[in-house]
Amino acid sequence: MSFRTTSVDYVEDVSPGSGALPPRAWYASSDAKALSLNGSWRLRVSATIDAEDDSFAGEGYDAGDWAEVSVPGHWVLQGDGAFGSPIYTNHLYPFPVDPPHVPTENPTGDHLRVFDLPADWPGDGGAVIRFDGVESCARVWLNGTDIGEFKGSRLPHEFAVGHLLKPTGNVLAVRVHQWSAGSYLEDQDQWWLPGIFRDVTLLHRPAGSVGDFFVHASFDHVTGEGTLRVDSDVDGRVSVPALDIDVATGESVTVAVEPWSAETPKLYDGELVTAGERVPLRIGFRTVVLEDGLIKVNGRAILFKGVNRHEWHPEKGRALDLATMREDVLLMKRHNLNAVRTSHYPPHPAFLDLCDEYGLWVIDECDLETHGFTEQAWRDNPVDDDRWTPALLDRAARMVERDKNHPSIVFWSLGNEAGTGRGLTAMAEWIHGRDSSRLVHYEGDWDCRDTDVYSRMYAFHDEVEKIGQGLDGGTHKRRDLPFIQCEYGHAMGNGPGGLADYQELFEKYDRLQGGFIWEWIDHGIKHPELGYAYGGDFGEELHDGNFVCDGLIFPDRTPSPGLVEYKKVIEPVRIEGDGADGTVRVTNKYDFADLSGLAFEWSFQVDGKTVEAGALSVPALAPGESADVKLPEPPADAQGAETQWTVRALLAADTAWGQKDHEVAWGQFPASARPLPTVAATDRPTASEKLIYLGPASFDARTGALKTIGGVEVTAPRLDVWRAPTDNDDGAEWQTDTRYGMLWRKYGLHRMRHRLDAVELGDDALTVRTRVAPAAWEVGLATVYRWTSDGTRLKLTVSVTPEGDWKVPLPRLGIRFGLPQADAVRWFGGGPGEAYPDTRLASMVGRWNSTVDELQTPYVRPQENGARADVRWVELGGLRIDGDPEFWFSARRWTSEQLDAAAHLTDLTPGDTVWVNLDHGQHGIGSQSCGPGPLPQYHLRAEPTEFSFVFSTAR
Ligand code: IPT
Repeated sequence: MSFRTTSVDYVEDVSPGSGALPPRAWYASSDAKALSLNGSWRLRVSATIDAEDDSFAGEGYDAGDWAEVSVPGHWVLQGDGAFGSPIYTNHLYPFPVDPPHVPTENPTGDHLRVFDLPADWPGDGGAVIRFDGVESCARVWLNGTDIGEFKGSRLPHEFAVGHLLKPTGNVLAVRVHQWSAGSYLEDQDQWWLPGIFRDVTLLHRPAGSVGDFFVHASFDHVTGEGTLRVDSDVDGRVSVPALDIDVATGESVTVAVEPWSAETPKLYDGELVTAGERVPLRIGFRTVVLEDGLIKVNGRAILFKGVNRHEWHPEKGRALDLATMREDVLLMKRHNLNAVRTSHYPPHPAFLDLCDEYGLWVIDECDLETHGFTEQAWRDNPVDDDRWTPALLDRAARMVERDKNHPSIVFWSLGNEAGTGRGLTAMAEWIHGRDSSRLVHYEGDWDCRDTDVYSRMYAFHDEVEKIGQGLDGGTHKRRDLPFIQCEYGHAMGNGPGGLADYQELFEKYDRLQGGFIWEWIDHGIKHPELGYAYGGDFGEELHDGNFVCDGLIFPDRTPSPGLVEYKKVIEPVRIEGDGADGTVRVTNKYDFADLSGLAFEWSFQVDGKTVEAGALSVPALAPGESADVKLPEPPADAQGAETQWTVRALLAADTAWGQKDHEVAWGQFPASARPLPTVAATDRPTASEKLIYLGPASFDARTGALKTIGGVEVTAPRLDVWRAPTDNDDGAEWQTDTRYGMLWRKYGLHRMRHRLDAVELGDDALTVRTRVAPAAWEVGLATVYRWTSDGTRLKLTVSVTPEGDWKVPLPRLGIRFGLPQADAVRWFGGGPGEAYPDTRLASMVGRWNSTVDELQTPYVRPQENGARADVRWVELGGLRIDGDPEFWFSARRWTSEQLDAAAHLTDLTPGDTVWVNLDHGQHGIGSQSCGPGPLPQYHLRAEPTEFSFVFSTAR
């Protein structure tokens, strides 16, 4: 018998819900009691919204046989699949598009929690229950009373419950539906993960306690004064001891202050005191304006060096703990980032506290995306349908009211990829009216009707340059607006390439105020068999594969080479040198900070080895200033060696986010050039029946294939042009640049045939002539291997002459050979991490050590990785190889073909051979998985080429 059956109409109702209190500022009280209701809850999942009645919400219900889950959490990530599975789609709705209807199959999680009030819970006053995030729709009962229902997954909802509380045995029942009308507004590109995924808290509300309040703290850069006014629903006083401020709420006060910026995040501790409550304040004074067509903070134009951050944890999904949030902020600060777009919803509020504290500019984005409507030319788009406008305004208000007291937030974003429409205009108008101290962002409206910035995503370099020059046209309004790329540099798999080229444009044109890389973290889900799972790994009927793994950090938060590259691209100090005249030019590229926080160091390398180092005294340059600084006399006795200077900028002292000596920026420049390896061709090849001998090497007499060098047996080197296509090589099908990953397969570059034309024994060389070409096509590469030796060393010169009409660049061009064993690797060249032609800024020339296993970059979907750039020589497996010229080096325990075939890292198993690639060229990486391919200057064209390697046994 059911205790009471509530209507289920609310699930498909476009309204935001009923029963919740009006939105207000989110804060942690100093003295009002709070009781966390996080922890273990009872859960029952049903297949439909009404498979079970709601009698569980009544007092005395026995849920003893229900499962136990953690709140915050997503039920599909708990119980080993017993409660259903995650679904990943990019923009396609995983249900029929028939708004506001959702499928009958609508997983519904009934959650139960019984709690007692702590003994010291005050008997007077009221109380509210706050839900910080529930996906996607919930109905709530306390002690059998229905207190309301709500939608808006990543937004807080509070309910007044004081009149319902009992000292012991309170029953909180929450029925959560995976799908609701709200799901149409939450089509962000991510996993669909139902559940109560943020905190649930009971808050005591004493009589006379604070309701809502708004801290207005501006900064006048001309006078150096800040003006503070705290508006509060409930009158009280505001104090800031460090500034001698003690004023009534609603009263303005102006005093000299240190301003807040992302680089100098000065916060003043204050307090708001009403009759019934004390609330701590952390006040940052700053003024954000649009002036002269630029976004200015405290009078200065700023440059965003940002990233898009989804909330992600490989085991907990979007239920993040504070330590994880802090780790994100620290990693960002340590990699020179200065901005975050909270794509595509307001984050857990604690994350914004961290942004205030450590210093990051924030674009706070509303929980709104209707991207799937693009498939029907935006017909029926909720953002252009008045029936939905109350839900949109509710979402805007819940974001702004919750987050308005964070100095780090400089933009409110209406949402992402929702087309255009009246609802968005209504949101923008409401936000502008409520908070004139910040700007409004929205990307989807290129006419900029509702926004204060012209924002785009994945615009190609040439278009960005045009926009920088103001040659892009557009509406009258747009022409006066600054430009940002709210998404660019798609960090899926290996890449993104071309970041340095974007940064050059951002720094060249004032109108371009920077951008935000897509995105921060790979949303891989930890999986017992697959390592990290991505779309399709849970048997989804509709999914977008590994498009969900496109972050600058791996799922376990290890920085990927993309983050290391970005750190270098956006470094706040430019260090350029001239080895010939012994000076280094240092430029301060911060917007606010001078260089007094940094210590500079020079070092001098001979053949990559640091022989001397010392402190370099650099003036505390103001933002934008440069100075030429004299380097010391170069150490003598480096004749015949390659020498270079390295100058580094380090933290001079511990900061909140980094330790003394943390490297912020660096520059390298040559002092004397590298002498190329020479081998006199003095040895003459000799042949026996089966073998040819030349210097330290033996070859197969019939094929001319190298067999041994010294005592080392090798699988003979052959020309190699194939690489396991990266996500950026494959490209996304909607991209306009040619998708070479596909064409490479079409033209058979993954199955080249090697025809032997001649084995010639000369006086001073063994020459092997071949033609390397794909089946089915007339193109080919005439390839000649010429071997010479001085008796101890063996030189291979490879000449490649393309034949036919090559319509595609080559993935790589070099040789591949096999070694029976190799583990430790030493090299002189670029490192320590991987680099490709358009991702090589962070590659530092020096002496590096690694192992074959550590050379691999663990992209969640395996693909080409691990090349080291500018390698002069490398030692592994008992061999030393010197390059003429420098080369790209990679080594792995599987072939490129095996790498190509793998779908997860767990598909890769080491074989008996270590495969070594020595490449003369690599094709660029680009960002075509969602953006431009490699720029033309990074294409590896098929053209006549010659390159050499000198083999010797390692010393
Ligand atoms: C863009 C989305 O805003 C973002 O959420 C993500 O999906 C990204 O692409 C790709 O990973 S939209 C795209 C159609 C440009």
